[in-house]
This record gives sequence, structure tokens and C-alpha cells, in this order.
Amino acid sequence: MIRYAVSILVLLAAAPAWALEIKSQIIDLAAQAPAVATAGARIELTLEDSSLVRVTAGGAPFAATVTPPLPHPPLPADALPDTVVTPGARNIGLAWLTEPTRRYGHGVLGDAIEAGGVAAKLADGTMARLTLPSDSVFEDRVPRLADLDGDGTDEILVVRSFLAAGAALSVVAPRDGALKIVAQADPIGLPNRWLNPVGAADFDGDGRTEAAVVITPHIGGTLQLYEWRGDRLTEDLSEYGFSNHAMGARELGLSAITDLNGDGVADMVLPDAGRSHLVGLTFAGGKYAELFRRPLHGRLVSSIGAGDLDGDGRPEIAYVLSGGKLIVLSVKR
Ligand SMILES: [Ca+2]
Ligand SMILES: [Ca+2]
Ligand SMILES: [Ca+2]
Ligand SMILES: [Ca+2]
Repeated sequence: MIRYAVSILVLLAAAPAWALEIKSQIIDLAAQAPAVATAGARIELTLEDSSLVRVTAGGAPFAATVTPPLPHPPLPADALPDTVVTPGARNIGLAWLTEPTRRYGHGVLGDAIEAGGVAAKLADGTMARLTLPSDSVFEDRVPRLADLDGDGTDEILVVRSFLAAGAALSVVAPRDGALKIVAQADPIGLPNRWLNPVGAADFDGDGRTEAAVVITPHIGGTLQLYEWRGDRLTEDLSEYGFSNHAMGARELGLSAITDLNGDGVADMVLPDAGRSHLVGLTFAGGKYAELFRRPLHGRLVSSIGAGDLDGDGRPEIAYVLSGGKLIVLSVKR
């Protein structure tokens, strides 16, 4: 009877009730046919050399094409050289980082040149700008557009680093013909301590949007959710043990937001603190839960993307490992 009970326990441990069933396909990018334009769902990933990988349905069951880096489009005058120019569809048409400066010698994003400002072309065609005081820089490459307060207009999420106190997530919005910092989290508290955003969504299902970041991704990071209240980003739920950036890399997109388990609440996919495993996780109902944890079996060399490629209502997750191996995970149930 005791032996019987023990074997039942082992079976339960091998297949936890919460585990999602996931199928994986490995695609050798070097063996892929030249690019064919296809309609339908796709996941786009960027590689370290700025090549674009497009993953689509078709093939067995997924296929990929690699497009070499496009010539850099002309950047607006005074843009940060490696800024992403983010397009928007609401009140902000384009946003980019500006005023390159060397006044913060941290250099975790590939060089020691950070941004001293941010600019946006608004939907009405006018320009709006913000210049930081000399106590801080935007230690970032990507102005991320999100409607954090649900009023139908986008805000810009960007990482501001104080020379004396390290990084803080900031919310920037158009106000009176300029861009203004309308809310900000507390900085980490020490210089040369950074954080990397994941993005914004209603991660706990309470009807309010949270912004998610990984604080100190290089030294063992905490996934922190923030809510916007007044002029503050206040700490909400958090969980230790993640990394969404490799020291010195330009790629900031080592994370994806998608509804993994089909409960209608946005979940996240992130590497663990050592970037040796990929973790699917949720904060639904205000409680952290792991939905899957899988070994990566290699070094991530692309962003992580998610989307429903085959139209079965559950997401695919894609990323590239060193050696040109594209992995496509399909969440089945
Ligand atoms: Ca808004
Ligand atoms: Ca929420
Ligand atoms: Ca979910
Ligand atoms: Ca799918």
C-alpha cells in the first residue's frame, strides 16, 4: 500500500496539473529556402546582426525566412545612432530617442552613448520633444508606445537612468506641445544598476494595465509590475529570478507577452536568471504561477516572439539559438 502511494506521487510530480502541453520544432536557418512573401500570421525576430527572421505556418509545420539587415533608414537629425524609431497608430505617429551623450559611462547596451532626450511626431503632424536635465539619461534604445491608463492615447515607456541612483521606468506623454515625464518609478538607488522593460498589459486581470520590467537583469533580476497612480509608477506584483538582457547586447527583446493558457489574461515568456531556461508565467488573479519551464539548450541570439501562427487559438513562441537553430514552441493545451 505504501509503495502504491509512492508511485502515484511520482506520477504527479512528473506531470504537474498546471503544466501546459508544448510541442517544439527545430528549424535550421541555414537550410531555409530564399524568402517567399506570404500572407497570414507571422512572428518576426531580430538577430544580433539586425537580420530579420520571419516565421510563418507552412513547412513542417512552420517555416522561416531570413532577410539580411536593411540599409539603415535615414534617422531624424540629432537621433541616438542606435535608436529604434517606433511607429504608433494613435496620438503619437513616431517616437525616437535623441541627443546622444556620453555623460553616463555605464555602457550595457553595446556602447557608452546614451540618449539625453526623446522626440515624437504627433498624429497632427507637429513635433514634440523632451530634454532631460544633466542628472540623467535615457539608457534605452526603444521608446515603447502603450496606453497605460486606458484613455485611448498612447504614452511612451522609456528607461531613465540617474547618474547617481541608477535606472527608473518613466512614462512620457505629449503635454502642451512638448513631451513631459508624467509618471516615474523610484530609481533602483545605485548608479550602474539598470532595468529592461518587458512591456505593458493587464497582467493580473484586474482591468488596469501594468508595465512590466526586469530589474537588474545581469545580476539576477526581479520581474516587477508597476501601476500608474498620479505622477508615480507604484510597485505591484513581482517575482525574482529572470533575465531579459545579456550584458553588452543591443537586443532588448528577450521576452514576449501572450495569453499562454487561454484564460484571457496576458502572460509572459522570459528567460530565467541564468538565461539557461525559458519560463512561461502568469500573474492572473494577482498570484504568480509558472506555466512552463524548458531548458534552452543554447545561447539566445534573437529576440523572443509570440503569435498564433497556425490559427488554433493557442500561441506559438519562437527564438533563435547560437548555431542558427530556430525553435518554434506550440502551446497545445
Ligand atoms: Ca493613455
Ligand atoms: Ca491589471
Ligand atoms: Ca493567460
Ligand atoms: Ca497556435
